[in-house]
Amino acid sequence: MQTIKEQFAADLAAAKTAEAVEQVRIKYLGKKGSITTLAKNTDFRSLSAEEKRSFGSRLNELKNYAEEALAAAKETAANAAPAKKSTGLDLTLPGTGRTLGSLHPISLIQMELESIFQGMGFTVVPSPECELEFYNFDAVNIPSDHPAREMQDTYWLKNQMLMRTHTSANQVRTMQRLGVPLRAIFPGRCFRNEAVDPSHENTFYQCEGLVVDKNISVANLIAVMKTLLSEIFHRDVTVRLRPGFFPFVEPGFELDLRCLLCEGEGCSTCHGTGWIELIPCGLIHPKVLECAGVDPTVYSGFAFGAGLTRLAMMKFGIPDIRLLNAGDVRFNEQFPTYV
Ligand code: FA5
Repeated sequence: MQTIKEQFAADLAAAKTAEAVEQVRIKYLGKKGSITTLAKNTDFRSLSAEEKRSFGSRLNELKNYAEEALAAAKETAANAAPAKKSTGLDLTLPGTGRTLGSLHPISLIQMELESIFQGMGFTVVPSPECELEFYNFDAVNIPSDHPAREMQDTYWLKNQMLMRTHTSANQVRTMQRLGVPLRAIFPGRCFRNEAVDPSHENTFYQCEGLVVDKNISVANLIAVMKTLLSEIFHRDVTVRLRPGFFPFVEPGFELDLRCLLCEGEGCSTCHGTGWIELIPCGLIHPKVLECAGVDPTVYSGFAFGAGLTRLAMMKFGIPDIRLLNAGDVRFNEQFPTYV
């Protein structure tokens, strides 16, 4: 009995799950279990009365001990956390590197511009690349017989539609949609039939800005342009404002930036002039306001069309515009990773 007891205690100590405890129960107290068999196989008739009493009492003790120990072990196993199955996951292995892409310089400059203008209370408005001839030309005071159309040939589509030549195409749409007063910018892609060179592409980006309110003057326009440039370049830049003609502004200006690639010495990017045409602008022509249903005797405004692609070139020191559309990963990788 002592041997059975010791063996039982060892088996139970090793049983960590409810299933294993049950196996111990069967081994010792089941129909063929060793304690049960011990009781069954003992020939009581051959024992004296004293031996019977002593044997019976020790056997009962053993049974009670086994039953209690089994009940306690069963409860412990039930309360224990379920056995963890192996998931095949080894957290100690070194990680697999993930290659992060980088943002295109145009996206970087666009995001920066949007944030600067949002800080000045401007709304960022989405605008279609595929536009009606009316909004691209007629609505901004460029009727079909106007010579300014010659300078902006583009890809023509069906149904009086075209790939827009400038973001100004969204001026009248925006005034019609949002009403006035308003402060909005609309960055986006433009298309022109262009002889491609280091500073001209057939597909490039502009960012149009539009402010309409009462008493808007050239002073407001200059203040916004100054804020924009100082925030973008984080350094002193030299600009010049000269008269420029655009049928949809009066007066109109060209805001040029002294070339940051050659510091005004003259290079292929600035065509040897030392200046980059960057932001044409002006006060909105009364005919454009009228076309949008805005009374030009009450409201005035200014508009500008920043060359986003050229801004990116100046900011990141990119000498040739063609690099931006070439899709060369070695070029794109040089710009900050977006996390
Ligand atoms: C316009 O497109 C006018 N819509 C801008 C404007 C808006 C004037 C509001 C007044 C008021 P322009 O054709 O000059 O203007 O183009 C504006 C800017 O876009 C240029 O200064 C230049 O930075 C950029 N740009 C024009 N053509 C190209 C091109 N082919 N490749 C790259 N950038 C270009």
